[in-house]
Amino acid sequence: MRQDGSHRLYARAQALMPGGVNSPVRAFRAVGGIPPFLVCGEGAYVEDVDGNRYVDYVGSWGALICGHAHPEVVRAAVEAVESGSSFGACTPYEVAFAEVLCEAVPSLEMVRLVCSGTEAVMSALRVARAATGRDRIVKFDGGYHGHADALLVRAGSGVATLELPDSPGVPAAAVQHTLSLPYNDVQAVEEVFARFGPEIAAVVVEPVAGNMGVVPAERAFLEVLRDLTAAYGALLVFDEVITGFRVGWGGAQAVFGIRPDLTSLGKVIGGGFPLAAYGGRRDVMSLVAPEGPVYQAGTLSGNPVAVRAGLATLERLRQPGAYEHLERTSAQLEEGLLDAARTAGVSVQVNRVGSMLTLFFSEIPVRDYESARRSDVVRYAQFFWEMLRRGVYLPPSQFEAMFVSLAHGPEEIRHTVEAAYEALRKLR
Ligand code: KE4
Repeated sequence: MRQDGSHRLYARAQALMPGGVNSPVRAFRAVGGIPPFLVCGEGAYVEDVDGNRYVDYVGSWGALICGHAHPEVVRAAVEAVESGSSFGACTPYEVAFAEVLCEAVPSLEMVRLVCSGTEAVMSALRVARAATGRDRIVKFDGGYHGHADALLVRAGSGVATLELPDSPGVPAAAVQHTLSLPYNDVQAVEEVFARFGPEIAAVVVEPVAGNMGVVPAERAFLEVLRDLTAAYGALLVFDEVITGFRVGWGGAQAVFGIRPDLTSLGKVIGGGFPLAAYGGRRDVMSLVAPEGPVYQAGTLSGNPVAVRAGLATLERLRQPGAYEHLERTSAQLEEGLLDAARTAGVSVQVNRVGSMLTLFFSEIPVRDYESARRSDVVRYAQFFWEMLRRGVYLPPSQFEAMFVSLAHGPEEIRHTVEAAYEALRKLR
């Protein structure tokens, strides 16, 4: 696999940007080697500067659920740009977009658009603290909710990938009110509420974790979060930046039938453009400026390019058969990967919810951060490169999710599974 073009670019990049990247996981630290510098994408495929073509399972970390350069999304974005990319003023498009979000996501009565998942979660927690007059936040080990100070405690994703002991530069004062508990641990939740319940402003949870690899929440876990937050007057925040419109039209909250007080959204809703959102109960969201005193603002929040691309993305998703296609294709992929591992005699676990999945190199079921971290990350790295050399682009970390798009079909799954048979045979 030729990488001289990526090599040259990476050498330049490392002199100009920390680690040569604009987001840590892209540096391939967990798998080693030189990250391919991508130049184009079309449907389920991406191509790098050296002409290598890959079936893509990163999909811009879950945003490209329609596939790369989907014609409707491109058309919407081009038309928006040709009419003026941003006004910093009200537009009819944000109204239409907010209507779609509030109609689709069961708990959304009111919503605020922002530009990143980090902003969405950070703002949701600020308004939760204002609504309750409390400071404590509960999160879960391996949960990643963006890089706001208060949440960089035993975080997943890039923090887990780089084995960072949380992050320097975060003052103790910023995290003194943050408690992080084991995911899926009902007893730990009950104990912390028994001890701190009246002080807890909010519990923030990924209803399907995607940042320790994919780990579905167990129903009893989510139910105890809903019951205890309600009992103690704390707010339940579902961080659906990954799962929103990914695991189903109304997100994980619709799949589980559990109604949080606030929800954060991102990735899919922007269709590859910087667009995220937070929202939920009207009495809580009415506290946000200028209706209320909780300040949050953004120059490009709700800009027409991202919103019109997001509208086109959601329009494609709501077409009959879209989620059935995602489920069918993802199930085929899961079955193929498991069969390839069985045939090679390599112990793996596959956790999947809809079109997000992770293949763990592990002999034990993965149901929380502790079990996820017992996976064989060295084997994952070997597998990653064996697959990349065979034209399959997996997430460059055991602690991330693979994403299937509407553009993935039988041919892409066949190619991927064939590559997995060969790659896993080499690993045994
Ligand atoms: P952004 O600020 O990166 O848009 O979103 C932060 C965020 C919030 N909540 C969840 C559940 C998330 O998964 C994320 C971001 N996800 C990572 C990948 N797991 C983004 C990729 C990256 O950091 O480069």
